[in-house]
Amino acid sequence: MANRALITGISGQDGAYLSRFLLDKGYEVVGVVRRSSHAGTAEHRLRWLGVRDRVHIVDGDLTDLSSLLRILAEFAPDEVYNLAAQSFVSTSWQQPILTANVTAVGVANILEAVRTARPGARFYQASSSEMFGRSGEQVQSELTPFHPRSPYAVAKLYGHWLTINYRESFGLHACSGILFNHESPLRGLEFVTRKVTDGVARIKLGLAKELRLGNINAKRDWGHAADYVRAMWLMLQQDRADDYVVATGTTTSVRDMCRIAFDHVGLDMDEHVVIDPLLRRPADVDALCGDAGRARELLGWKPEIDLRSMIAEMVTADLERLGSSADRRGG
Ligand code: NDP
Ligand code: GDR
Repeated sequence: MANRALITGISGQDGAYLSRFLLDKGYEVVGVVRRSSHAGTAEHRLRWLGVRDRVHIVDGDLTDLSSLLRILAEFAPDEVYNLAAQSFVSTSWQQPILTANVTAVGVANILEAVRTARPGARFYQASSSEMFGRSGEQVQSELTPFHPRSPYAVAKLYGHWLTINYRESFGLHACSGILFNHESPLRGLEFVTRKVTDGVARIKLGLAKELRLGNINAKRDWGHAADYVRAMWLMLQQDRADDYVVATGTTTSVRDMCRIAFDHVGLDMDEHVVIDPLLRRPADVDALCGDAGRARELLGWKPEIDLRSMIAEMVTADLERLGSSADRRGG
């Protein structure tokens, strides 16, 4: 019988790439989608990857324990990937309580549902490099102390420690992947890489003249989502559950990432980028750079797609989308 995986957050970037990866491995994939008044829009990423018709979508919400219990009991998955979250750092200052309810308490809900209804399932928690925040160390590994800098990062830290706690308390096969930023043409438009590639495509096509950004001195360790979902799966294939940093080990400023995107279409970023102080965050994470040595050694994982080719892929996809469709609002 095929292995069955349950994915919360299947309508997000990682949910779509993970679905395709698991389907290619012969899994049955069940995904939790919360109710929206815009029927069908939650599925556009799955459609873009051509897998919508191969996954089974069920109605549920990470803040509703009863829905999770019912889904776990009904579908009895072998693996559970908890990718659902309020995942945009800026919004977490505007909606700190919602962020805590979904991104922190939501993890307690799904862990309780697994412990109660399907304790033998293997569990993956989507932890984040944002938990390191201002750690004081230039390169961050599993041993680096945490210093979260946003309500989002604080909420993620709760989920991270609760995952470890359920492993230690109840013997769940529960892993936490501390993933650094990863992007793709399916990245939400609010995140900086996609905002930049979409903005570059608009300027190139004559649909816009400028691109407004906040702190372009911030540095991130950017990889590709297709590479990172492979690491999630590898973690759950190990006999012993553990926590792993997943990163490329290369850090780049927002400014340099932006230059790569403008250069790709032969434009000069200095003629188009406008710095907008309103886009700065109350507290930012200055620089992140991950050491994925443990994932490389124990999982045999390494990234295959570098930043330059990923940005080129994203700009090309945005040019195609904006050039060929009437939908110029984004998406
Ligand atoms: P996205 O923002 O693209 O997707 C988030 C998903 O969570 C969406 O499917 C969203 O559904 C769902 N969701 C939000 N609230 C709820 C809720 N109350 N109940 C059920 N589902 C909900 O994130 P990514 O795919 O980029 O990231 C996946 C996970 O990995 C997130 O937890 C994120 O915090 C974490 N992460 C991401 C990194 C990255 O660089 N991408 C790095 C490290 C961690 P809807 O479509 O309805 O909004
Ligand atoms: P991040 O990603 O906060 O690292 O969280 P984001 O792309 O939003 O920001 C990265 C850096 O770019 C700076 N920046 C801007 N950011 C946005 N969004 N828009 C701008 O206009 C802009 N200008 C400069 C930011 O200040 C920041 O320093 C992402 C999310 O996917 C989280 O869910 C995940 O946990 C982490 O990555 C790892």
